[in-house]
Amino acid sequence: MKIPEVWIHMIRVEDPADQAVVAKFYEADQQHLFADWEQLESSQRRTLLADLHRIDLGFLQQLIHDHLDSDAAQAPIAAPDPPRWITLGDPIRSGVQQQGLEALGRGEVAVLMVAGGVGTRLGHPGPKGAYPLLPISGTTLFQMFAESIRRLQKQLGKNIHWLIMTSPSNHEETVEYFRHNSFHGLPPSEVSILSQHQLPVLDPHRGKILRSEPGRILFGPDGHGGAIRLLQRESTRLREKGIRHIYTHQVDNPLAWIADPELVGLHLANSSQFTSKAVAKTDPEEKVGVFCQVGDRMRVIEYSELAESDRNARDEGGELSFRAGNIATHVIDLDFIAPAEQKTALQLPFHQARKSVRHWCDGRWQQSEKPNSVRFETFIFDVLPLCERSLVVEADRELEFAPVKNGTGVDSPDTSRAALQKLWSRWLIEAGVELTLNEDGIPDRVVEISPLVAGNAAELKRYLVDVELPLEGPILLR
Ligand code: UD2
Repeated sequence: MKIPEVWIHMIRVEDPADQAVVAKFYEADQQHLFADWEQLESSQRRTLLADLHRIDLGFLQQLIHDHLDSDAAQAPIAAPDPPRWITLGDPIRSGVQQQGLEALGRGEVAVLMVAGGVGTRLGHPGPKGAYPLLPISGTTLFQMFAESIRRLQKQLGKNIHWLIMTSPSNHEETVEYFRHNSFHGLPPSEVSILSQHQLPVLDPHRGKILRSEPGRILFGPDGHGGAIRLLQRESTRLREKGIRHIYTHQVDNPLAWIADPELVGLHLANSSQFTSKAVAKTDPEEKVGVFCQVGDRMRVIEYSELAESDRNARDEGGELSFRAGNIATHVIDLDFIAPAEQKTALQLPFHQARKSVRHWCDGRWQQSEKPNSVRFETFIFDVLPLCERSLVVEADRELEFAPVKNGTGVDSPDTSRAALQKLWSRWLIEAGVELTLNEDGIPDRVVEISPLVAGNAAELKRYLVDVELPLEGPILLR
């Protein structure tokens, strides 16, 4: 038998298991990873081999074949129509809140926060949730959500299980953060911090695996759709705890309403498999995906993938036709995504994200202004086209959406804090507190209200009955 050329030059390593893995990478035409093997220190060789053992090469080759080597993957989405959605004033909303509260009170709903993103745009080192957002106390996003859950638990007289999805790049730091902060007062047994999967990042033209440094593979998280895989993995344990529905939200929206009983109630009353919140877009260029109807199924189309004519189309009332903007708060039926007697798991499609990254290749650092890498990601909302029954429910933007995405400018800590100031001062004024607002609705005194104190104007009013506020200076209620 003729030995293939590449095998003749294959590097030799001592351990037979390591040698087998090296051979697999030569066979898969990824031998560039060993081009500078002789120059690597022994610790770098060890970490590189350890990383290679973690890669499911067969799965990766399939992804490369389906997405990079073939033209078929980029099929355009069929013409979308505006979706049917439950708007703010819809009478269908009345009475369902009680049904939601009862399900929450029975412990049937767990909360899942997706926090596995790398958060490069914010420029904050470490997990995004550890960002100190609040203006007076420096309370972090993680603490705000933990306090919202504590308030809800107190109201229900029942613990709510909180799943936090991390990724390998921020998992240890997130666990350490929660330990260091004593889980912000939540029972540690009710907080599950679990990592999503990651995939190697590739050269977009040749499908070659990239390295983050000489002795390490460059990995990236597999998108927030990784939450579906994580829930499938955890489904038996969750079912044993009596959990049947998962309420998901993103770490970067401090106004995400944790376990809104009305949303849960609508989900249950309609036997929905996947229920989502949306805010009305007024600016066609706002960078949120929009809910659309394609045939008899709902789906989210990313702002970048929606045709310009659809992006700007207006209905007879003059509003954007495609305005149901995704704020990534969903209620998911666990049995739908992870049937107890499933044979094959529901699999989401992969999207490609092309980014510019600094990486190690051919014995030197490579950098480029243009995207020089591709990573594969799945999106949680791609469950929608698989659902026979789904719902989209309108949320009031001022109450529920103020994301922290970028370091400065739009969707930054400054804009998010301003939205919180506006909301909290409105609650204070409704409760009878005198505040002067500027033309943007921002108060003349800095205000901050812990979710432990109140989650809406009515709760704040009740709280303030026995509380004396300072006559001037910042108002901190916690
Ligand atoms: C997302 C939506 C967009 C809109 C917007 C609302 C996508 C593709 N786009 O845009 O339509 O709804 O959010 O805020 O979803 N995450 C993980 N693991 C990953 C990747 C992301 O947990 O592998 C988390 C991340 O920590 C964050 C959230 O998902 O909480 C959103 O991620 P993003 O910032 O990449 O999404 P973005 O702003 O492009």
